[in-house]
Amino acid sequence: MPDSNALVILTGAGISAESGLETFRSEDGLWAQHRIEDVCTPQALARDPALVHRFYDMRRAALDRVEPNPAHEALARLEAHWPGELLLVTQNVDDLHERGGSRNLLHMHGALNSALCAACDHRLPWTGPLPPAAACPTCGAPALRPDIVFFGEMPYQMARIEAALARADLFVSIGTSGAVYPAAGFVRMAQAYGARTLELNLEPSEGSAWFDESRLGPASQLVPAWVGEMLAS
Ligand code: BV8
Repeated sequence: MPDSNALVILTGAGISAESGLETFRSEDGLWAQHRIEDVCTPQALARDPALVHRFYDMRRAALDRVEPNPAHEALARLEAHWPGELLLVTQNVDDLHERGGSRNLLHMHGALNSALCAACDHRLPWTGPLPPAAACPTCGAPALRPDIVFFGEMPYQMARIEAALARADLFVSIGTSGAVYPAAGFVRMAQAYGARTLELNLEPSEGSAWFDESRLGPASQLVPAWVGEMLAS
């Protein structure tokens, strides 16, 4: 059953769009330039590690050129002043939520500023290019890879996410197309547990019909306005 004021917030690439990071499914988005199969699957990593590492090196380098926008900052303000539980689940691999001040945050699809050892599962902070077959500092294997959840791999911390959805009074989805599972199914899971559901997005997502309320517009305007309402309530 929902708590009195437990929030779960899901974000996608749309919340970082106004910071200048490309989304995935817009006309000139990341998946328009690269086939998913070529850069975001375990098979791609095995087939052409240099291409996959270059794809993520390019996106990691872009982090130095962008800043959090008012939407990231508003979510951090909400977390700082909200009396109940608040869990921020992001599909994004950028670090703009952290740099915007969010703390109770998890990256369900991984993070650009982290490297993962495919041999021993050790994770370490990573900045700059990550060449294929870099040696793991823990086990020594030449097996460091981007700490990214590829298609066909299990997203991170699913049990923690599902437990939070079970307690949620309100589930808010921001800047995501609702095209990728299991994240796209969270709205229905939250609803089944009795939560109210709100979508803040530039255009209707694939799951819009499932939300109790859907507000359309840019995140940099919708999110600060919604946070203002929440903190005034
Ligand atoms: C898995 C890596 C199983 C990081 C990504 C049913 C159930 C379970 C799985 C499946 C299923 N059906 C199919 C699957 C398989 C697959 C899937 O969902 N495929 C889709 C294409 C059909 N799912 C998986 O493979 C997942 N794994 O299920 O594992 C399993 C079970 C047992 C054991 C092992 C495994 C893994 C999914 C994760 C894949 N990795 N990325 C990276 O490279 O960044 S997914 C990729 O898409 C990103 O993570 C991204 O976050 C995600 C979703 O995209 P969005 O964030 O929504 O971005 P998009 O461009 O699509 O949309 C942007 C939105 O913002 C738009 O709506 C736009 O209007 C809006 N917007 C734009 N500007 C603004 C804005 N909104 C507000 N303001 C603005 N200014």
